[in-house]
Amino acid sequence: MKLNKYLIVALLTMAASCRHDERKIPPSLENPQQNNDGIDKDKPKDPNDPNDPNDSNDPNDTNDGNKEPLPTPVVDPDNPNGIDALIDRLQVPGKDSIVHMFNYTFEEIEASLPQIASAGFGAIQISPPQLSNGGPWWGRYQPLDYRIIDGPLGNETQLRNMVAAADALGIDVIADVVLNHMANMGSNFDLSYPPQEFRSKYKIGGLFSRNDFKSPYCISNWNDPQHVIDGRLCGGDGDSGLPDLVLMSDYVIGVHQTYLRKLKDIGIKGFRVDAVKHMEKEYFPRVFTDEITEGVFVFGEVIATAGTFDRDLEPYLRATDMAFMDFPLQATIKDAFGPSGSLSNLIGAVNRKGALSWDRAVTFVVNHDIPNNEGFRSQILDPIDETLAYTYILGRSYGVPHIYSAKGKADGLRDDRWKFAHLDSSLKRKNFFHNVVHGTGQTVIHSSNCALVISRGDKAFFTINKCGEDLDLSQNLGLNAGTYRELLADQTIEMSSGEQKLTIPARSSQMFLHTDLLK
Ligand SMILES: [Ca+2]
Repeated sequence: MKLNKYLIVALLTMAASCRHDERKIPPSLENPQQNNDGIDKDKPKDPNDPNDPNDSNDPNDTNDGNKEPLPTPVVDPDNPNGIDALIDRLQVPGKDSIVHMFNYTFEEIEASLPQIASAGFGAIQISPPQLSNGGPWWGRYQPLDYRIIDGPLGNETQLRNMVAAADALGIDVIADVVLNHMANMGSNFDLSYPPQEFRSKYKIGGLFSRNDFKSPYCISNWNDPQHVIDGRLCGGDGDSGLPDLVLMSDYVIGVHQTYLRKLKDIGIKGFRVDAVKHMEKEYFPRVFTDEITEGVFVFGEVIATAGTFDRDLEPYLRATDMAFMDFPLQATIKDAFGPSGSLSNLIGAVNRKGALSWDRAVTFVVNHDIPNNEGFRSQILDPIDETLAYTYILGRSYGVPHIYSAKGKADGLRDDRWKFAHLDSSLKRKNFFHNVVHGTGQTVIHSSNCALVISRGDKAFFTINKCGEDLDLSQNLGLNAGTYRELLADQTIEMSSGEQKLTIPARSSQMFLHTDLLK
């Protein structure tokens, strides 16, 4: 296992938590996800239909949360005695949570760095930075040439400037990398990358030609992993799809390694590998050698649920030491917060393949594909539930949290709901809790359909109540007596010894830190 900042932090957490791990798991909460992966909606496919990813006429789509922005606590951020000012004064090492600055330009990200640092993020994920296809967001997922960094989000100089400025603030930059396929140019056989206009513009020769691609056919049988690896991602209606690279070719591997080395030279400290399900598992150890992965955090995208875990995720977990976006957990969270779900299903989900293990998980509540691809929108959480789920992934001890902040409708996305989420003050407070309690174990104090209470070490705990009525607990919760600051509503409470009383208001969450931790 390759040690880096992220896994070292996770190891600390594991070492501290092994005495407690999930020992209060209810024994019979099996709730396997069904295999609903009939069509992978990874990417919009047709460059000739730029409205495709943004096209929604679905009358059943009631999850468009544009009118319900992330709620923010009603506290004056300029109050010198308030929690936000306290967070700004306290320096907490070991920050690891990732903010995905989706579809922001490199210059916009650079301008946002002070706020991103203040919000307690350790890393920024940027959209794929190679030369790519067209203006809409999904164009970034259709590479034209790996040698050139230039496009709607900025050029190489702007990327270098942003990465250097982030590094000066102790923030890593993670690049999304698209290595499975090249851009859909509307042809099965005229496979010449980059197209002539770009060779002329950048005064470069060819990079890939027809022999670097597999036979052109669209993926149709999602139950056959080899078919999914060898076929093209297509958009239907005669779309020719995304030309699929012969990944096991020495030449293609060399091109990819040159690209990854270039990104490292720019200062990139992590790679999020797109569309891993469509790539040979044997490719990864050949490309991601010790030299390439030295000092970087590598994680991949495999869209899977508990029902498809063994088929789609397990081979890559075995063949690599990469972490992965925790899609199984996102599905478990969506179910747990649903009207017929139970929050207690979040406990022990890893044992039911409803979550990745602690050391392989990049945890998230929403990512860029969920709101921007029609087929994923059913996975959007109710806006209040989403805030509660963020309390869960930033409160618990497992995984590296990944938070989605996006541009909005004016920039071609479907929603404004996640616009500037990195500025949300409740996320800043949840990051602060996450950073303060890093390396401490977790103990489940209470779990039920409606609520969770989980302690972190002996001086911190968080609560979630997804239901519509307040929940009063009165029992020996095992919490240290003393004064606690609740971060989200910015209140102070006294916790007695012996029987302890706790009220969790309806549809809300709380994150408590003992005042010993706030000095
Ligand atoms: Ca492939």
